[in-house]
Amino acid sequence: MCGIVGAIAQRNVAKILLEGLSRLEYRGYDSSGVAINNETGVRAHRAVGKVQALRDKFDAVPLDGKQGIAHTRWATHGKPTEANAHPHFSGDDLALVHNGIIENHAPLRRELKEKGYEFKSETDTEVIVHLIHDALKSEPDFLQAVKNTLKRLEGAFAIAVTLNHENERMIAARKGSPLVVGVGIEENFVASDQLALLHVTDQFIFLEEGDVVEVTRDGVTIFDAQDTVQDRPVHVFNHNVDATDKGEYRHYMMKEIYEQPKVIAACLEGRISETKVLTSCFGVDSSFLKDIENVHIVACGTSYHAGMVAKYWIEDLAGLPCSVEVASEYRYRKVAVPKNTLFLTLSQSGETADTLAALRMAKELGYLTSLAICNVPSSTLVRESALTLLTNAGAEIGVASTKAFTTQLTALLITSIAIASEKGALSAEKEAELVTSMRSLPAHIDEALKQDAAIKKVSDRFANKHNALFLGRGPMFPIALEGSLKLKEISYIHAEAYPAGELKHGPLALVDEDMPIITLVPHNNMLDKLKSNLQEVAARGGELYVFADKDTDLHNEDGVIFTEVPKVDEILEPIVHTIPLQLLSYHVAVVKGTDVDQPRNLAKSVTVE
Ligand code: HGA
Repeated sequence: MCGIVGAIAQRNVAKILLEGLSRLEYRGYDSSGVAINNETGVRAHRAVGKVQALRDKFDAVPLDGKQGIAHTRWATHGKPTEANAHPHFSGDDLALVHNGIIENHAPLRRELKEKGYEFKSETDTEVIVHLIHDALKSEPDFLQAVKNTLKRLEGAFAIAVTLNHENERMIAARKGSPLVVGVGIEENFVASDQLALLHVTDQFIFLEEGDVVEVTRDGVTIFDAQDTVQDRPVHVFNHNVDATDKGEYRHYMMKEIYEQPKVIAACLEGRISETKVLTSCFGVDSSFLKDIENVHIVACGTSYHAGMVAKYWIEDLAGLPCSVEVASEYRYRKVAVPKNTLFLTLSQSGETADTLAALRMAKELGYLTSLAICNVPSSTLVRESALTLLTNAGAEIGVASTKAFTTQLTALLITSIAIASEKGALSAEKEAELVTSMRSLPAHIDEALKQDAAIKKVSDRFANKHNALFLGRGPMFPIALEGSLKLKEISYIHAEAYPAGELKHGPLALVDEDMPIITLVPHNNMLDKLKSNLQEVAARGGELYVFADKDTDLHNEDGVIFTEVPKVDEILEPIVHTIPLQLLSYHVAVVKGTDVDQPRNLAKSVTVE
């Protein structure tokens, strides 16, 4: 999604802004731009495509100045063109960058046109900058003019605005899109993500919904939604800067796949003892666990698939009804909430717009409480949820989620066991058994990663494929969905996933020698049924790719390409079986030559609806 960086300093800010944009590249974008202020006026470069194209413009025509704003755009209104790229301008010296969507842009545009404003872009954003310009005619104070304008905007935004003849301050604001202030020494910054500023500061203030901030070289003044000045705490960032470094790997995605044993261990740390889940991981008061009678899980994309696995765990271990829904559906329907229902959200970034909207709606619906499973401690989702369980996966840069997914599953397993245990549905012996299994998870993931070379060989067979079918049963069905999503996202091969039992109810018609069928074979009471499904495929000449442990008695034979997955306790199978699918989609994407870390049209954290 779009990224914002702004800086006001005693030195030239051009390099700081460009480096900030590069650090935001992982989020996905289609164009970028920078506006720099100095004594001669405000000047800008904008470019379609990668930030490198913008750097090239700076190399050809350098801009320098001590104040500036920058943006990576992921188009929502208007094509990805140079004219639509931010910053947008009004008059000679007012520049603005915006993340989000202005829902009432059409009437505002009409009104501004009637007043004589000429629009140079198709974006919704451009109305904001002209509105501020218009407001300045009757309200000469820059800060107040911005505040007055914000009252007229419907929708979601984070903005940063500069006015060249007021070179001593920059104004920024957020409502519905994230924004942080980076605090430096005689220089200050704003950004949509603290990662964008780690090269200049590790001190951050997280803005709240409705905040407007005046940023000068010497300080920041924050006004809350009621226009009251607020003193917000400064947080020191404790990840190291190298989180954004690829190390020995060619792509972030591969680095992140290989980090999984380490980050799963970090996710388990302090959450389990020798024999049980430590319910204190949910906060000082974990008494809510005993009261839960239902669970509603709401999430998007990969996080939704993690939620689908958790439904099997919660219903199986705790015997409680659990429903799972995508946030973009949940937020727009009338939801019936049974008594004592836990509202559980999942989001890697904690800034997913639909999930946040669902949480805000759920708060009005009488849930028992809200729990967020999230990777970013400072995120809006974490701040707005009553309870949090952090996944501790560290910064995930690859757009296609890998370690964030498996740590979400780990956190969901912790949660499922905690609920089951507190509800009295789980004996102490069974809990101890499950916890012992969980402790072996990092080692099993390590073992699964050893199949990397074998999977790389298999991936060559996908070079000319256009479609693929993934099959699984039980909790392996959501893993099949996640495997197909991963393949789609980064290799652009059309892939679908089905519960294996559904095969003969339709998708079997697609099976021929050109259709690879990827099957996840669990080692449980569904094994024999799944073997019958495989026969149905083999009988139609389909090429079968089977991922199973060796005790399943499946192996390489005519029409079957077998990849071994470590034998693990049944509860861990969905997590461990995810690894070979991640490796498969990675290697297929490399074979196909796609942009693995920044697949086309996609964004890392989906901060717009
Ligand atoms: N609506 C604006 C900004 C889009 C955005 O925030 N994407 O993440 C535009 O289309 O330019």
